[in-house]
Amino acid sequence: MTNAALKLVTPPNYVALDTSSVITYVAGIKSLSAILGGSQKDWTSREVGDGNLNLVFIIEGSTGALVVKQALPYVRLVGESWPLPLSRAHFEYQALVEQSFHAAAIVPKLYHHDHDMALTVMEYLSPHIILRKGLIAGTLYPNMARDLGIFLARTLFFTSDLYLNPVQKREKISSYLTNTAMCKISEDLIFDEPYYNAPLNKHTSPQLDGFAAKIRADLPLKLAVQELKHKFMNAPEALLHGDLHTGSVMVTADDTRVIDPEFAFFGPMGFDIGAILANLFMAIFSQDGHKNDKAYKDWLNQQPQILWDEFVSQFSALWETRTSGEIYNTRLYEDSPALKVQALQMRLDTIWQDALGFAGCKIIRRILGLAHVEDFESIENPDIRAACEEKALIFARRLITERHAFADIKTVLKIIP
Ligand code: SR1
Ligand code: MG
Repeated sequence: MTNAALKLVTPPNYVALDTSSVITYVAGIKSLSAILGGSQKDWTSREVGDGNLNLVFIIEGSTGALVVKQALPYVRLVGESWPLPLSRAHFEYQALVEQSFHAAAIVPKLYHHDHDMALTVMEYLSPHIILRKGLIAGTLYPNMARDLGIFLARTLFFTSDLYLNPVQKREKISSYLTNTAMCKISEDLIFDEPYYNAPLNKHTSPQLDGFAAKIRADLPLKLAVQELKHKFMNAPEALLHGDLHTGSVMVTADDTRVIDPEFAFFGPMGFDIGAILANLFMAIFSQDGHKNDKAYKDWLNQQPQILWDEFVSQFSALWETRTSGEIYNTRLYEDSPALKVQALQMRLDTIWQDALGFAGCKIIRRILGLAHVEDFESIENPDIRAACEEKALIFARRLITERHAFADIKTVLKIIP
């Protein structure tokens, strides 16, 4: 997909930085220079962006370091033929500010935002690494799943009608309404492209040729996916991160930070939960192609359950103690106290089923669509890679089409071969 309606548009004072101009830029802002310390000539910079879209610089000085993330006016993965609005940097910053109100310990500290330059300067997370890379390397993260459960419960609850009044909620929704280009990427890449012969699709070939064709002709699957797409586009339940994969999480043994919410919008809560579960599932399915031992695989298999249980526990506690919010207003409990408990269970059931469906979509898009994941891509032997991918595709299809039948995470884990 390239959006022909979009043009490469930048404000007159926008310029894409490089490793030298980024130092001059930072030196021009006192508060940033103070973090780096010493003299500008001793600062070092390197570009480390390995995502699909942006420039990311690390600048190190004598007393500190920081990260400069700048949007390019096009999709970096594809090039200038695919323009993409710089406004995503604004939505990302706005979402980071909101998330830091609710889960400050789990997002990076923000130092500076420049609207016209489409850049945000933030904390340099060190010695953190990208969670996806850590899971491939076989590193244990004792707090990660719990931290992500907390992040999800708090960011989703506090931006929903369970906490906000309708004026606050609609104002917030409206402040993300024009993040349309990013939503359109998700609408195309997650819900449509794997299901037709889209020009930028790729898969492990020829091993998965037959499977990809089968998916493109799978009517019940396509119907279920379009229902999920409908929900993605029509259920502004809460502010979503919008792209919560294991490449959007940085970790150490005891610290977890969620980064990169440039796809932020108001959507169904299950989308963010499904996204991160999908990525944990892909980490699990790719293990046959990596060298990690059984103890590691056992640990990894437990992480989806820990994350979901923590989400439920935190979300339920917030629900229990809430004194505001428009939906399930406490005045309704007066003559039917059982409503409180049943309403929570009903909401959690819906989030759960949505999450499974979205998780399935997220797995299929990473194996048959444009943007793949290192978990599978780093498996050099194509036969081994395809075998892992095929198992994941079969699993994902069941998550989507049978999402109402999986009572809990244990029943889901049972179908992982
Ligand atoms: C064209 S952008 C491809 C993907 O990269 C981002 O991380 C999102 O997941 C997007 O779908
Ligand atoms: Mg990203």
